[in-house]
Amino acid sequence: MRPVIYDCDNTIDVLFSDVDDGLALLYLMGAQDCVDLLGVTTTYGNSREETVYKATRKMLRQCGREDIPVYRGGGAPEDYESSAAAFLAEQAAKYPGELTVLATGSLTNLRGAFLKDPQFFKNVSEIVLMGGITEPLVFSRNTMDELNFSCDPRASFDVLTRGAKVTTVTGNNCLKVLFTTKEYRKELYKSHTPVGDFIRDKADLYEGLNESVFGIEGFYNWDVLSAAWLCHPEYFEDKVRQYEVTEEDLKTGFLRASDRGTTTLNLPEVRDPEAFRKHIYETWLRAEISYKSRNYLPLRAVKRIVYPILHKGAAIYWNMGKMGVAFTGEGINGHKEKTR
Ligand SMILES: [Ca+2]
Repeated sequence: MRPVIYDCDNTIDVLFSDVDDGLALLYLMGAQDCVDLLGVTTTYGNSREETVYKATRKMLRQCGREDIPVYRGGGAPEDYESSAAAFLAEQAAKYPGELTVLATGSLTNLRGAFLKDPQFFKNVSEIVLMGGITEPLVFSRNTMDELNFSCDPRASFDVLTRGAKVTTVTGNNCLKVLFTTKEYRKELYKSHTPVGDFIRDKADLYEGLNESVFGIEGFYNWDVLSAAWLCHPEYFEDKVRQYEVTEEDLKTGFLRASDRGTTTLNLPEVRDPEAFRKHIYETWLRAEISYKSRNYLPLRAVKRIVYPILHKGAAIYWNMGKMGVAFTGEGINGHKEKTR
């Protein structure tokens, strides 16, 4: 078991906002044989930090997992002093050479921890991220902006260049594994477990959104991939090489491969998408939570009528170029649409 802190911009159960950080947290709960989750630290990105903090507390309460502490992070780029930063620095010093930090939002809290304790990056054994792009991030027919690294380029620069061992699952590599709607329903609808109900209740709205807005019959699991690499790297092929990392490039989240680069990064890719997806569903369903769904049959029937209407509305907003207004966060899937 390895001590892990999860730094995220979880917005599960926030209307029209990303669910992948929440799903990554459920994955960690399901992988309890590998992860000793010391706490969750909250950051901004998908939405404001305050929204993320409230959503995370609510999720843990609903799951009966209030034993997992949550620490509030900085609310904006370069807001480096926070409880989250202090917790990260303190735990890294407590577990030198052992602590893994999984970070799937903006990286402000990690730089905050470094400013709190200059030994932070030396103390942390491994940093696992979701973020960065190596080529344009084309989602359906739209080119999306990278979100995580570009939020606070200064912080991202420190994390990527000072971290002892850094792995990041890039946006481009996340797009290689589509979780289809059909499979999602098959795996979860008949599970009759608290965690299966939780995912359905929180992700069903989101899960059908891509189809209306982008014409994609499924969804991408972004942050879940980095949580999975942390626990089961055997599902991935590691791609370790040199990068020339600059703050300028990080303003767009771009990772520039270069033989003369001085930063070594691992950008793993899923080996077998089908086996990988099976592993993700199995791990989610192993999470022991005490969630009680209030979505009884009549409510589910109402949702089946209401959700397509909401999806249609979202698609109209998207086409009108008003997605930033329609969505509470920075945009669907944590990626702003570039051309608007
Ligand atoms: Ca995220």
